[in-house]
This record gives sequence, C-alpha cells and structure tokens, in this order.
Amino acid sequence: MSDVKMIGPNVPNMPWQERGAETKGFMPVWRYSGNPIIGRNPLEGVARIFNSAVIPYEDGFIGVFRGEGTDGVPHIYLGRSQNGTDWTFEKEKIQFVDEAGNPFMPIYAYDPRLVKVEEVYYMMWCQDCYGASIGMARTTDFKTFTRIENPFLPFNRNAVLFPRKIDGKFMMLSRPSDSGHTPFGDIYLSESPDMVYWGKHRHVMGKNGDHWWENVKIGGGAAPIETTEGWLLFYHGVTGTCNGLVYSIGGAILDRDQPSIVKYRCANFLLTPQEWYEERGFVPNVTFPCATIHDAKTGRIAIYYGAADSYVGLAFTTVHEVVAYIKDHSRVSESDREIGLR
Ligand code: BMA
Repeated sequence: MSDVKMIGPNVPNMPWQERGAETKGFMPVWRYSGNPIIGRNPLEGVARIFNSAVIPYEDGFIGVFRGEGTDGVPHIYLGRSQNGTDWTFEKEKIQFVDEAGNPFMPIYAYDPRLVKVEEVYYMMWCQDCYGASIGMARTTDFKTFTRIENPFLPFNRNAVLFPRKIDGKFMMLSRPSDSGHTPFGDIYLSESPDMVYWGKHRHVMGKNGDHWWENVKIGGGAAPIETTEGWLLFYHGVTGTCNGLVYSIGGAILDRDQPSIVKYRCANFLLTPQEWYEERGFVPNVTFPCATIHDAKTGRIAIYYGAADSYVGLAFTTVHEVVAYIKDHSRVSESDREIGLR
C-alpha cells in the first residue's frame, strides 16, 4: 500500500464493489461481477457499444458512447446513469454543430473521451479529415455540442485531454501513426493556450520491446488522475500474436509539472483479456480503457473499458493499491524518463 493521495473531487456515489474472494489478492485491479455492463444491441440501430467515456454529472453520471451502427459505421451517443452501471441512451446520435451553430457531423466518430476542464466538458474522438484524425467538441449543458478546431494533423486516432491546465496550458496526449490500422504508435504530449493552436510536442513513452504485452503500440486511455506521486495514467498496450493483436491495460505515473517525463511505468499489465466478454466478440482479445470515475476521499477508482469491441466492462482498484503495484513493478527506459524533445 502506498500513502499516495488523489487530488480531485469527491464522488461518494461512484460505482464500487469490493474485491471478491475469487480475485487473486496479488492482482491490483478486479472486475465488476455484473460485467459486461452494456451488452449487445443496446438500442435500435446500434449493434454494439464499447470504448466509451463517462463522468460525474449533476446527481449521477453522463457519458459519450461509441455506438457501432447496424450499418457498421461508428457514431457517438449520449447516455445517462444514476449509479454508473445501468445506462440509458438517447436514440439519436449526438448532433454536432460548428461555432456558428450550423450542423457539422463527422462522417464517422469513435473512441470518444470526455474530460471537464474549468466548467467546460470537452470531447475528443477519432474521425475522418482526409485520413483518421482527432475531432473535438465542447459542451456545458450536454444539449449543444460545438465542434472546435481539429487539434492535430492526420494520422492520429487516440487523444486524451488532461483534466486541468498545467502552467496555464491545456495538455493533451495523443498517438500519431500512419494511415494503416495503427501498426505502430507511441504516446506524445502537446499543449495549447487556447484549444486552437497546439504545439510544444513531446514524446512521453514508447511501445516497449522488453514488455512483451505492449511491444507493438501503446495509446492513452482514461484522462490522467492527479495524485501526490504524479499523473496516474491507465493506457492500452498492444502485442501481436499469430492470431492477431491483444489489447491490455497498463499503468504509468507521469511527472506532475512536466508530464512528458515518466516517473514510473509498470512492466506488467494491470488487466488483460481473460473473461468471455473480453476474449470473444467482434474483435477478440481487446480491453481498451477510456475513462475512470474516482473519489479523492476514499481513493477508489472505477475503470470503464471497452471489451472485444462489443461490450463495456467495469473494473476497480484504489489509488493506494495501484500506485504501490506500479512502483513495485516499475521499469522506466531512458527515453521515457527524458523530457521527450530531440
Ligand atoms: C484500435 C481502435 C479501437 C479498437 C481496437 C481493437 O485501432 O480501432 O477502437 O478497440 O483497434 O479493434
């Protein structure tokens, strides 16, 4: 156990379940016994919901969900929940507008994240801009979703905003790659004074040939959680097998003031596909974290992850357990430790 403290809001109504007897004590993360929390055909015209992001809102929770249409095309749907495990969805996909209020829909949209910075909720996702790129929108009421400038050039499919500015700047993780199905990728950090112009790009951490479970590519997952040890990042790490890719959940701790510096990086995965809903589905063997709900007072963390590109799963840990585990199993390479500018 670590005496680390989480810095952030108290969310006493967050979903929570104690570690069950069947989960091994030496594993730092355990699954919700009611998984998957979202099953197939969750609403008319949507075959699967997965890789989705949630956040506390009013007296419950709200989220943006990757809904794979029955035409095979992904779009983002709004969902609400009182307890964080039972969700209801709006029938219509989110209708985005431009800054002038005119309809401005992405051709497709997937892997959304949802992060609140200074009373504004920002969404980021992957969409087409003459190639896979990051799209962004802001809302304050979850009624009007205003798209703002695309932050990066193609090709990039995976962006995660920090929940507060650092030194007056918005900070965002992303994973540039090529136009294929992301055959490679490291996590980078960019900053912006205004959510329009992004720069000061820094390498954060790379795929790791020494950790076989993440030796193909990695990408940001949930919005980083601020702790007294640094920014706790749950991310996805990918390996290749003779039967395709396997997506696991990893953990790292980034420097609080300069998050391109990796302080600790867990050499072991925190969670890897093993349950039927993770091993079996549209894309087998995928656990893909996109959000956490966490409570600073108790240190509890609920991780929301996509499972097999078909379901949403929920897993739990505490900041004390997971930070201790990451530190105990940390192996940081020279290039991850660097500021990340060459
Ligand atoms: C990635 C993304 C994710 C998906 C994963 C596994 O490239 O498309 O949305 O979960 O592949 O299919």
